[in-house]
Amino acid sequence: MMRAPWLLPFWLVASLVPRGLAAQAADSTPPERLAARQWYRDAKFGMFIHWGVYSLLGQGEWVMQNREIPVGPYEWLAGTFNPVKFDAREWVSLAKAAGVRYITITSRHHDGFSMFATRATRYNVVDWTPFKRDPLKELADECRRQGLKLFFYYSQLDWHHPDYWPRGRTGHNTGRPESGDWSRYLDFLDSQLTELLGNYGPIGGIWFDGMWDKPPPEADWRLPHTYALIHRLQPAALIVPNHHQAPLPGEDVQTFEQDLPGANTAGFNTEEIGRLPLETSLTMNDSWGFNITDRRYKSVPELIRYLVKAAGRDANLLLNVGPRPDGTIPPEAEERLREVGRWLATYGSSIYGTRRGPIPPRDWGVTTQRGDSVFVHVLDWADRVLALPALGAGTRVVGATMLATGERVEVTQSDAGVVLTLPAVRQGGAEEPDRVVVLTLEARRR
Ligand code: FHN
Repeated sequence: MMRAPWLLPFWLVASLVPRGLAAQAADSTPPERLAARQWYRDAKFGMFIHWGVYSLLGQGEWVMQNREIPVGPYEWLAGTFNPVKFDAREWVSLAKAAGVRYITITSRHHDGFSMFATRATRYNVVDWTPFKRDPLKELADECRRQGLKLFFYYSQLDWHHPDYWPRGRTGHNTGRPESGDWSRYLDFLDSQLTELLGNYGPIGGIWFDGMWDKPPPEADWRLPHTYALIHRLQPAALIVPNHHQAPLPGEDVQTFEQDLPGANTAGFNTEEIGRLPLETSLTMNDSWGFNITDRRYKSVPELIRYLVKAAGRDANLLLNVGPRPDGTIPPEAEERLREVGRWLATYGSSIYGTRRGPIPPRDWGVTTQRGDSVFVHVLDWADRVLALPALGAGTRVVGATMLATGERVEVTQSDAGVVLTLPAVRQGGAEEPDRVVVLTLEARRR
C-alpha cells in the first residue's frame, strides 16, 4: 500500500510533486489558515526586527561566524545582555505609526541564543542574562493591545547547539565537539516551537530561516512532522520559510530576501514564484542586526517605492530594523518608519487590501487593484502623458483622479489602451515618490 504523503520524508515528497505546485498539491488547508493567508495578503507591510546578543557588538547578526567567536566567549557575552531601555509599548507604537500590520521578530537567530523563556535550554534571555525578562512576551501582549499580529523568526541553523551535527556550510569555527545527535537537535527545535506556539497567545506564524545551511536532501529536517506540529498547535498560524526555494508542502507564504519576487540580484533567491501569498524582506541599511558603522540607509522615497513595487507584484514588504543593545531603535530607522507611515496615511488605500493590478510591472511603475478601483503607481515617468495597455476586453475606465488631491485626470481610451494626461507638477512642489492615479472601472459586456 502507498504510504500517506505526510509519512514520507519531505525531500521525497518534494521530488515527486512538480516544483512550484508542491505547496498547493499536498495541501488540504483548513479554513482558518486560508483566512489567515487572505489577511496576510491584505496586510502588505510588516516590520522585521533582528535583535539579540549580537546587537551588543554592533557588527550585525553574523558576528559570531564572521569574527570566529567560539561558543565560550560568546556565552560570556550573552551573560551581559541587559537592554534596560527596552519598552514594548514604544516599539509597537512606532510600528503602528509606520503603518505596518505585523511584526516579525527574531526569537532565536543562528547564534543559538533564545530571546524568550524556554525550558529547552538555559541559554535564554530569562535564565542567562541580568535582564531576566521575556521581551517576546512583553511584545506579544503589546501587539495584542495595539492590534498588530506577531510572527516569530526562528533559526533552524545553530552555531551554538552541540547537536547541530553534521555541520552545514557555516558554524565550523565555534569550538564545538565534532559529534552530535541530529534527531535530538530536531526534538529540541520542536520543543521550542511548542513553547512559542503555546505561551504567547495566538501568533501570526513562524518565520523559518537557516535551512539553506544544509538543504535537503543533504539533511532531513523532518519538515512534515514540524509543520504538522505547528498547524496542530495553532491552525491559523502561517509557516513562512526563508529557504530560498519554491514552496514545499505545508508552507503558507513564499518569502524572498532583498529581492522582489522573481528577481535574484541577491544571488540566492529562486526565480520560481508559486501560488502562495508573497513577501519580500529588506534591510533598511545594509544590515539586519544592529551595525554601528553601517550608515547606508535607504532614503524614504526608496523605501516607499520598494513597498509599492512589492504591492504591484502581490507581495508584502517586511522592512527590517536592528534595535540597539539597550533596546532602543536607531533614530535613522525611527525617522524613516515614521515618514513611510505618513505617506501611507495618504496613500494607504492604494496599498492595503489590494492585489496586483491588471497591468504587469512596467519600467514606469506598477498597478494595484481593489474591486473596481485600479491604482496606477507612476514611479519613474517624468512626462505628463502616460499610455497604458488595454485593461481587458470590455473594461472601460469611467473615472480617473489623482489619489492625493482628487484632481481629475484626463483619459482617452481605445481598444489598444488607455492614455492618461496627469496634472502638471506644481512649480517648486516637492517631487512625489509615487504619483498615484485612481481609475474607476466599469466592466461592460460586448
Ligand atoms: O542569515 C540570515 C540573515 O542573518 C538574516 O536573518 C536574513 C533575513 O532574511 N536571513 C538569513 C540569510 O538568508
